[in-house]
Amino acid sequence: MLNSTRQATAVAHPNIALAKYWGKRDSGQNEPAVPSLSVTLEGMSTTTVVCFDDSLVSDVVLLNGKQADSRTTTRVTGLLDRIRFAASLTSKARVTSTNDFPTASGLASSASGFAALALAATAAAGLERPRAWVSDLARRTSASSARSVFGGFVELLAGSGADLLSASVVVEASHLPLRMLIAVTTEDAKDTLSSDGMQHTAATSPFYRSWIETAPQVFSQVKNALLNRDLEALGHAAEHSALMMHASAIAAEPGLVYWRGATVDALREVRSLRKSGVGVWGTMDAGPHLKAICAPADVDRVREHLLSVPGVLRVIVGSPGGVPRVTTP
Ligand code: 2P0
Repeated sequence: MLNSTRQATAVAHPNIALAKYWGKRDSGQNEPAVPSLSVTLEGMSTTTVVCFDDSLVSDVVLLNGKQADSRTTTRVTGLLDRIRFAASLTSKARVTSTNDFPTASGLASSASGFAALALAATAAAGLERPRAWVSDLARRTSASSARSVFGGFVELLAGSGADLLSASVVVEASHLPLRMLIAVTTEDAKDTLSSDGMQHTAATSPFYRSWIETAPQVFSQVKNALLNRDLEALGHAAEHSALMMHASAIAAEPGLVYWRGATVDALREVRSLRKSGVGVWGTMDAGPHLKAICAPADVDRVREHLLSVPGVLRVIVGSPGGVPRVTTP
């Protein structure tokens, strides 16, 4: 029998890492090998409805109105199996997830997607669990999604083999008013998923070890700059973290290049603006979009300059915030 406790809706938001996660510990538990720190963004969202339904013979996953590919469905089922085990449930679920921004192109759609799924599935199953439990659950499927279970500035430490590894809030969104401008360079899905990309980097890049050794220092620089409300130091360390991460991936065999020409041109534009005195820094994830970090007062100027770069299709402005919401009927 279906009852009202078997369906829930969650809205979660993407996060962009200021100190990047790239690489896993060798534990098989999807534990990051390095600490990361991100900002969850208002202005873009994933809405996910989970409905456990006894009449289903298998989980059904609809992503932006279309049936999800088998790999995504397998990941969703893996997360749902953990929920079913915790709640002693056997029903399969219908999952309907919609993004209001490009999916699977390095815009952190898996982060908001799996965070929304973990939150909605936990509520739909009637489980009352702390957010740290939900974050740990999400992390087991997609580590960056552990961070989107919280709003504001959020860290996820490297794994240490403990039973529970969840993200946690470093400071609330209001601590440091910054803006993240996302210069969208394609609406297509990216070529290499993050999980595959980081595995390939770990297996073949001579620079991977250096990345793992130095990422914690850059994480500390990012965190200290954030705690000190020092946007300049934060931007500098964030740009460094992104370029170090990409350097390790580019040095893989064959090299993993997530950038397009417009990505590099947009970074050049950011740097030229910075030379002219505007406080703006760039970061890039496992996809071709350039994300520019600046103070709220500089948003119009930075947006105008990013839009002038050939190949930049549009610019989305995100602000720190994005506390997820869960509703049950
Ligand atoms: C980050 N990325 O810190 C980094 C920067 C991409 C580049 O976290 O393998 O898709 O599923 O745990 O969650 C992408 O991470 O990877 C990511 P899995 P996920 O945001």
